[in-house]
Amino acid sequence: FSNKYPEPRMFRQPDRLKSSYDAVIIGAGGHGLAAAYYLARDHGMHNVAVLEKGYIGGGNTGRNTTIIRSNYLTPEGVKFYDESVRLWQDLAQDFDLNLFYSTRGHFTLAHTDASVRTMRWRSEVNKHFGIDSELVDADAVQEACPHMDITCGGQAPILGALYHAPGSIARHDAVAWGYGRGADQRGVEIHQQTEVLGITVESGRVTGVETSRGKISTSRVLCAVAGSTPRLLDMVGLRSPLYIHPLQAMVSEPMKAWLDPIIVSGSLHVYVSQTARGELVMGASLDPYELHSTRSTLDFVEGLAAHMLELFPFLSHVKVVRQWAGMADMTPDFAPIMGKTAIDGFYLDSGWGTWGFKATPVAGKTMASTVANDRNHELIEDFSLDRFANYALVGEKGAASVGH
Ligand code: FAD
Ligand code: PYC
Repeated sequence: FSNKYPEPRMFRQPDRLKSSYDAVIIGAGGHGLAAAYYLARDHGMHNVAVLEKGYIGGGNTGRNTTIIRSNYLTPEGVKFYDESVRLWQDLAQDFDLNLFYSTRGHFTLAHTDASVRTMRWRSEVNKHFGIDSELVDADAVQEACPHMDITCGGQAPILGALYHAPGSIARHDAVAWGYGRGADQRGVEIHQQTEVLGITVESGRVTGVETSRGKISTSRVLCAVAGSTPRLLDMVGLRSPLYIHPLQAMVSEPMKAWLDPIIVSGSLHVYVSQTARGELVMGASLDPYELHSTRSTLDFVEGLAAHMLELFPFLSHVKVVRQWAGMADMTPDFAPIMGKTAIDGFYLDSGWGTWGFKATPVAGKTMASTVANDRNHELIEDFSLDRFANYALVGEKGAASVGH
């Protein structure tokens, strides 16, 4: 590290790569940085490098709409995301950094009898596992959100909703910075502008990585690159059923606070929350085609704005100020792919699609344990890559939130 300048506020920029590390993490999104943090904090592994081809949090971590919840549909999912919500509670204190974590309550609207049935199903699974979720009627939605037109202009009246009181939002960049700083303070090196171009495998085990800044030897590689996962898997000759779709979002000009809860409507392909700064953060469903790109479209803004106005007609004069896209690494069963692989020392944290921000703490914690012990953590046993070959899918589609 260069000592020319004062200690930076967040993390240091190491001058050069070492020739060898005990573990290399590819991707400095929330997941890679969280894994580095817990490896150093909980498992005493400090000789670790995180390699990032761009900048910290510049992938889906800095592009997501920050919804945190645990109201999933499968027992595997509910237990996993519930542990994450628990970890979120102490994170700002752990980091000594304001994450703007704000518990708002989360409504998933039901506009049809079929979706009322699904919401009841989810609420019963949630309650069974001690998660605070309940089916509520349209009057309860109106009471919590008086500005909403619950008839939706007569097109698709709201019949009820799944209400999940712990539903929250947080400042996404701060989460990446907090994990990055915490890892850096514990000796982990974070190398930005360092792209992994190849992974060396000898006799079925990882021996190193080739980067845009030279070769590194290591016996453990954790791949946490979300939308770039297929490219990294090509490097080691593994196949997965991942497919990459753009997921877009947009934000309005700031307004006085008027929207307390998080509102999601799968049928109208819209979800919205209001940030501490007063902006409306809005999103829709996945773009319906596979594309490895982060370009955003006018079609998206027009469609989402129209659906927003069905719910909130009074917003017709509010301006959209930014739009963007991320690359969502979608799995066929809408559950992640995590853990050990057929290659010794190559660990995968992927398949985070449209749902991985909320999982950042638990993914980091369970992947750190898996890498340190070379054994899948019990919370991720059902998420391994070989479930697709073994026909043991985890059907989470009904709880993936945005439409597909
Ligand atoms: P990323 O943050 O994408 O990090 C991966 C990093 O790997 C990137 O920085 C990339 O540059 C780097 N990388 C790639 N290839 C290489 C290479 N060869 N060498 C070195 N580095 C490399 N989830 C929720 O839970 N709630 C939400 O409300 C939500 N909303 C979303 C809205 C949008 C618009 C999008 C796009 C996603 C949303 N998600 C949401 C999903 C969530 O953002 C992701 O699942 C999560 O951020 C994934 O984090 P990550 O650290 O795995 O990946
Ligand atoms: O997982 O809750 C979620 C979510 C909302 C929008 C995108 N993902």
